[in-house]
Amino acid sequence: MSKMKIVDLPTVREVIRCASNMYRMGWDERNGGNISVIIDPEEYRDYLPEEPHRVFQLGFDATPLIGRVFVVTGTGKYFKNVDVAPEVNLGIVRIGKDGHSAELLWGFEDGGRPTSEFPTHLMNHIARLAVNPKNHVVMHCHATHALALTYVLPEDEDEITKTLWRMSTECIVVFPEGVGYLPWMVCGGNEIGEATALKAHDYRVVFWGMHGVFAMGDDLDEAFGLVETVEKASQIYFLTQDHVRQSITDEQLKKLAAAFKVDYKKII
Ligand code: 2HA
Ligand code: ZN
Repeated sequence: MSKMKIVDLPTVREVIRCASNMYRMGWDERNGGNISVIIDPEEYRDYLPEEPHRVFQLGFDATPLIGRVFVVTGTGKYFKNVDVAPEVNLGIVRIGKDGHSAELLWGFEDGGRPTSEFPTHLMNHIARLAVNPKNHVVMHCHATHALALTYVLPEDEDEITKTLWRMSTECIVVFPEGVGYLPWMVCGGNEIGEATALKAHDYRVVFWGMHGVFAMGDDLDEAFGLVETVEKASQIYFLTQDHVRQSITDEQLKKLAAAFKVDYKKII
């Protein structure tokens, strides 16, 4: 009986499909964006080696994730290329027993390593798992209109949340907790990771000022859907700005929250 290849594991296939979709949405120019997904041990048990090919130092304490296995995109890799060469652009890593290392079990075949945003991803995974043990996905991208929104709105997450909620009827139902916002910071390190993880405790979407968005979810559909929804609302904002005659009122938002029984952030 021939063994399934690692690229055919369901989670790996989903990451490949997701990266291609994100590229086609225009959210991930050049090497922009990154994805990490926790894989269920049942899925990979018979396919991954026990001994790692290489080991990366994390530079922070990821003890709550010891033994967890992730599919993750590579640093400097283009989402555009993930489907043609997944074994080069993706890796499967396990967090080592010391909690400070990531062990490469598959992928990054050209000598690559996990995304520069891996500290932020892992810190967000830790923060989300603490509030939702089913959270498996962290994704980052440069969704065009959402990024643009951070240039024009006040640097205030409640203002950003209210603007998004008003831009489309679905919004308060899809993200009743609102969105988090971090002012511009240098990306790719522990400092922005720690700041994002503080937000990830309360929010599944965090905007990075003048950079992009992070989204977290139980699966790739949830995280991708969150990005799609905030991106669409941001686009509506730019399409309607200076043309608006009516807007979704606070009363209408409250009626929506009551109708869909969502526990929204009480900023209205
Ligand atoms: O991976 O998007 O924030 C490239 C980036 C860094
Ligand atoms: Zn980025």
